[in-house]
Amino acid sequence: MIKIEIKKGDITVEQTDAIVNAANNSLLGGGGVDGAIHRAAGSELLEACRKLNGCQTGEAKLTAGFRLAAKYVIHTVGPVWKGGVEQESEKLKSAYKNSLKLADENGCKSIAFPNISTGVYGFPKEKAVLIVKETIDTLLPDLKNITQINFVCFDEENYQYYLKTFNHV
Ligand code: AR6
Repeated sequence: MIKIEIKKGDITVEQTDAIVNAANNSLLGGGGVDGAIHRAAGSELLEACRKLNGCQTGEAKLTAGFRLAAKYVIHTVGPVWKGGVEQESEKLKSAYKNSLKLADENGCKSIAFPNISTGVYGFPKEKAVLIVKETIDTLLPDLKNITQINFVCFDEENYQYYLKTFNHV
């Protein structure tokens, strides 16, 4: 049985085994949730990221969590929204799928996701959450270790969409 929790707040304080970072292709830091995670984890996180040689959109890479409560950070790169003509939905699906698989393969029992691509990258929030729900539902039967998935929403709009989509209201 997998527990899904919808939360409002800052992902950097999550106590899950892994937290997911909405990074960019360089993996060398940025603003938004990426900036917050790097600040909270400390400079060792950037050192670890330098060794990863970046990350393709839709792929995921793992580092330690350093000063975070989380043991691991899973760095993934969501698509930049281009109006829907560049397979953004497929790429967003891959980002969630590959992050979840990587955490599961590394023995994580719990993982926390931010709302990937819905900030600076401009992916429509309501469309994104439907893709997230569908992706998670499809993958649940394949998970060996994960028993808890937290979706940590920073803005009220995403939080309301998540509550509605995951039937928590
Ligand atoms: N905890 C949880 N969610 C957060 C936090 C936080 N501390 N801070 C912001 N969010 P964004 P993207 C939410 O822009 O759209 C970076 O510069 C925010 O409300 O962080 O995937 C990277 O380096 C939004 O819903 O990521 C890339 O260049 C969500 O996180 C680029 O931004 C994602 O917003 C990636 O853009």
